[in-house]
Amino acid sequence: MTHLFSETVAAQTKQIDPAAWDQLYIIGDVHGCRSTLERLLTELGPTSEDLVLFVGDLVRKGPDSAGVVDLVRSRPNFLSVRGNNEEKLLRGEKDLATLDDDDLEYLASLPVAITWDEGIVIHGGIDPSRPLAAHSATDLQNIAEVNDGFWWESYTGSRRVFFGHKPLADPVVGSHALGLDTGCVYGNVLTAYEYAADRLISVAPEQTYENRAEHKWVHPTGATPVGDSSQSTPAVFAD
Ligand SMILES: [Mn+2]
Repeated sequence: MTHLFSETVAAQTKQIDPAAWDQLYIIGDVHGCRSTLERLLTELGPTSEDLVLFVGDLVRKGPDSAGVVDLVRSRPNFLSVRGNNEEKLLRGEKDLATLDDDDLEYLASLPVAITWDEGIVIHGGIDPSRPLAAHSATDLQNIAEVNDGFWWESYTGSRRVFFGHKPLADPVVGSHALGLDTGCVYGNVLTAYEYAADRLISVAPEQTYENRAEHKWVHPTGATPVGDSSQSTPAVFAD
């Protein structure tokens, strides 16, 4: 059996089996927006038999990072990968007074990638010009642009990659990659993907916690569309 990742990265990955759960949900960057996350969870209604994964960046920028960490950590069936914003705290590059040592220890324990036979959850991206095994944890947490475009525009790997990191005006919906960071902390929406139903569900935040210039939003083009084009427009619950 060939190894997907380098040994260092492999030691920080978690393998799951979607078939072992009733439903699998994957949620985009939350960035401390706990009340928005709660409203999204109300829409999804996950039970303890469902698995809820996060693409990382649970923390920073928004109003309640500690609350988001508490919520995710308190559910045995909730699991996030470690994003670049968790990493900034762990490296001491950024500081959040509301997080204590236990919180940081929990963030440090999160995997860099969650994998199953057909899928990978990472925070950032994969450079299609390199084998997966040539990527460091930092690469997987940070890659967005490669060569002349975004990585998901040229990635054709057999495993579908579920990712965040790059605030998107709309989700990236491709058969090889699905981008879920719809920038809820910047006043857009928080998005989840319901795996079995191949469906996107979004909720709008109560307010914008950080401003983001219009030119910095990515308006996805070029991802290989899925068969049913109606899937690219998520249902948005405004209240
Ligand atoms: Mn982010």
